[in-house]
Amino acid sequence: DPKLTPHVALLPSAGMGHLTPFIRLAVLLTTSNVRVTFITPYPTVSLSESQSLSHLFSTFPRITRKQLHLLPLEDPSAKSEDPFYYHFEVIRHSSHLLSPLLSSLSPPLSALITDMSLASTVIPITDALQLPNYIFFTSSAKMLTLFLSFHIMVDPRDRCETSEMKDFIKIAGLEPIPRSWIPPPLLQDTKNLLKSYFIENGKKMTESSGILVNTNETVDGESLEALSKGKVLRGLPPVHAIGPLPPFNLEQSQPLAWLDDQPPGSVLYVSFGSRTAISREQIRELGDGLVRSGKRFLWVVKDKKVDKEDSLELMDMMGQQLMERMKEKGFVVKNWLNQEEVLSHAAVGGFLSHSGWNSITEALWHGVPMLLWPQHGDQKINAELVERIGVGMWVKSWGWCGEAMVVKGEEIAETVGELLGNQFMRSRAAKVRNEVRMAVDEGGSSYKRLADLIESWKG
Ligand code: BUP
Repeated sequence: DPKLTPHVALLPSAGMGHLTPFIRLAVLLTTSNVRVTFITPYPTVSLSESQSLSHLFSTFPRITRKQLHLLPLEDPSAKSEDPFYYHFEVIRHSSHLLSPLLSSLSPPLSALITDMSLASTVIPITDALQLPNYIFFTSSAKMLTLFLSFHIMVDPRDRCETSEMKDFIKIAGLEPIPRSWIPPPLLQDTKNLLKSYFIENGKKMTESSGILVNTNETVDGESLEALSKGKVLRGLPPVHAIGPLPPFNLEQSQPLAWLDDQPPGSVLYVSFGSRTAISREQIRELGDGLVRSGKRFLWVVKDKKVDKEDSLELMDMMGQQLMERMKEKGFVVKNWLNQEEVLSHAAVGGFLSHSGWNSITEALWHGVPMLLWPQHGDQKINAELVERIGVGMWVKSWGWCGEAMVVKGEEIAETVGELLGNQFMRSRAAKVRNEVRMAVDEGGSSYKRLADLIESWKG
């Protein structure tokens, strides 16, 4: 009975950073008595995406799986710019397959929730079907304010680009943001995938039935208030802060025996997310820095943006000498380990992170203080939010990935020591952990907002 059990379809786009929160939302909805159809654009870019999806469907067989079979794009020249942004285009190119898929679902849908990268593709389709459409923004609310305002800033009829975008970017209702925090492709004069993705989707998502965002007032209070009071943009659809979505450990991975042997709070976990490969030179300096710090560390290393293409051995990346030096206190793995399992482990006392929004929400959830080293995209804007609530350190001079400067081992060692020795930050992280969990527990602010949404889909 749709009056009691609404039927909602979820359509994520490409990359673990976008897929993971959709998986968490699917789990939350299915355990809240919502019928869930999960549409997966197929094939995925990375192996980790297809593996996470297999875990989801085997753990929750009552979630219906539908595949959107992607047609190849004629002109793959833009693929080299970024394989994940390029995949957004591939999905868009196959969007005509979506309407028949949605109409064929039974019982009929109450709503479709899609990713922000697909807003301009999906909204016209759901409008034609008279189906309520929600856009799930998988980064911070602060980033959402930029996403929603960017198309106005670059509009040539508006003079903002030349005057206001000089040293600071001004988003209505918020403190100015230093230009250096803005993802560099957005500031280029030339066309690029990220810029057109921002302009087209940021504009179109204002026509959706609502915007979901994986955050809450503890981390993102300023932006959420500005958004809800109409200060950022007038006439916005409702913004529902429903996060941080609780992590679910779907993987049946081997327990990390090495971590079990380390003292509580002693290990620095190091990872730059699922789609960032830092330079060989910087990897070696980082390795040197970790050894020099004298601290224990667990490090996930990547050589390529896309995991399937990464075949280089650790020894070839690090060199024998560094491998030997790291043996005593470090544990290094290639590409992937179960981050959930790591962050929830008592031995972990700090997280050197690229500031991907999922990594941040997971570290907040587990009360792990962070050393933030943004590499691209939304990450500087995210890092500042964490720094502001006192659970992270951000050395701003370290810069983006690919900037000419390589940060030296000595400096990294010193900062790692500072993070792991910071008792204040540790107790602050424990406090924030409790706060964010309260928000999603029964009766909390995020819990209530999701429950209200589910109610609105009934009947
Ligand atoms: Br690497 C790695 N294990 O080894 P972010 C990542 N993850 O579970 P990103 C693992 O992938 P975007 C690993 O827990 C998080 O949920 C991690 O998302 C998981 O960064 C997710 O942190 C990574 O948002 O995506 O991958 O750079 O650029 O979209 O933020």
